[in-house]
Amino acid sequence: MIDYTEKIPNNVDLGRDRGLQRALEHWQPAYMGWWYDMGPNESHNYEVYLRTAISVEPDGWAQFDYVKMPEYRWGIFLQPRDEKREVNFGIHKGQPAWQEVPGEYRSTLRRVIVTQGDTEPASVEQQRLLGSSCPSMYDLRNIFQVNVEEGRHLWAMVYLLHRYFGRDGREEAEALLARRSGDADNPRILGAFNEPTPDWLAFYMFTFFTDRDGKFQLCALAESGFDPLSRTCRFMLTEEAHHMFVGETGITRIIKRTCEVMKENKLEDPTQVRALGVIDLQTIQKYLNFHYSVTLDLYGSDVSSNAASYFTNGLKGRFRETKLEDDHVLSEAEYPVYEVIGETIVKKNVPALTALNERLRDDYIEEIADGVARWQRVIDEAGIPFKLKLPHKGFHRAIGNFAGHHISINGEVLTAEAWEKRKHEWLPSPADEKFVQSLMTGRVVEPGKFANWIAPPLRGINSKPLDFEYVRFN
Ligand code: BYC
Repeated sequence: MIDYTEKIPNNVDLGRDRGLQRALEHWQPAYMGWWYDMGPNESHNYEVYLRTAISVEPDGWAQFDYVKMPEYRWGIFLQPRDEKREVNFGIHKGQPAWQEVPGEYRSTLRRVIVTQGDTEPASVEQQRLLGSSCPSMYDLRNIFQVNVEEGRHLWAMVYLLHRYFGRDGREEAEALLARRSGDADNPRILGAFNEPTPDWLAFYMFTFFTDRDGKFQLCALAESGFDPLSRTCRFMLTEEAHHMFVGETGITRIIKRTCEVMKENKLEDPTQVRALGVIDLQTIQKYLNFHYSVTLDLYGSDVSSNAASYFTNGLKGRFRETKLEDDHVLSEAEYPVYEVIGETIVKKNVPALTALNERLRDDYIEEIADGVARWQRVIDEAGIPFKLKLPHKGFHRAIGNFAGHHISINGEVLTAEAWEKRKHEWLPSPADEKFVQSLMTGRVVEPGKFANWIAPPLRGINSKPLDFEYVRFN
């Protein structure tokens, strides 16, 4: 009998709950089966210089060492309980935070936890082939770090399902291992998690844009009146920061390298830039447009009665709920959303309660805009007259008020024909993707070497040098 108190590192006293321990014992081999099938391709024997979460203390969770990924210490970590914590919003505001699931919210909470949990293995599936085209050993190590932590985030949600939702929870935990990203019959739940991540430009965009949706959704769930969900999400957020770092610096390094080559050769024409083996800024803009728009959809409908009831019932709060200065009930407040009427986009005020998805999306857009401005600085400092732009909010949307309409990057309402004609001015065409992938046909893994299309990072991981052997291929 495996000692799971040892095998599953945790700070939830797992060893004292035999039923729960048995349930997780049953799920664990299925998880490993999923990892062997759907985790990073051909990686099972590699020794990777990874950080491992071993406790929630500041000096405990980031332990660095070589680990074979199937032996990664996936564990269950919750932020310590605050005995005085209350429900901070909605109709239960002021009550002690719930330590068990309130019966009337059971199915709603389960659904939110399942939706969150489903994204974690999905992203691992989307990224599983990228190791074979990595631009450096440093980047290879980073993608593996992201992958094992997404695996841990799945464990975090599965713990909640097993611990608080009985048989239904166990069934949902199994279903989380059965769905597959992009599968025609059994796809992942949310749209963006069924899109392919076919190359490293897409990977960095995904970790910048889509992992940041993860941050905002986790922040909203960290406000939950259901305390175990809140404490779980708080710890997950500490891991999410590294994923967004990988995305932001990855794109920064690609832009930097492109600008260097453009300057050295005094070139601006994208065809000539491409000929020198770097990614032209126009293509970077198109990838940005795609990942931004697909990620905006992840916030759900602009007007949503689901969102209103999550909030009213104290299950999912707003971004930084406790720092906001209002009544935290929102019975009177209004919030603007947009609608397409004929050929125009009109602003309309709706009850703020129903617009909470839109509000979270707007909070996200603000942070995204800051990140894009940081990328722009790299271009400006190189003295290149190119401006990166965030598309109009309605561009290329499949969920919410803009779904079914064709909105240009500047917010014009187009006919279907006009959209078809012009869409590849804004979104990567098959030829653009083919070009990007042509730069990434093999992996660069000599320590300290980087592919031609990306600049080295400013520093290595955990103060190690750039030519450190981050991955040992056995
Ligand atoms: N694709 O009332 P609505 C992360 C469905 S990322 C497909 O607006 P609601 C990560 C919706 O389910 C963060 N379907 O929905 C990042 C509903 O279905 P039903 C993940 C969609 O409930 C990178 C219907 O449309 N976490 O962690 O207000 C790497 C009506 O919509 C989509 C969460 O999302 C879509 N995009 O809002 C790894 C948090 N959007 O009822 C990880 C948990 C909506 O008609 N989830 N639908 O069958 C939620 O809070 C909510 O489910 C949503 C949707 C905000 C996503």
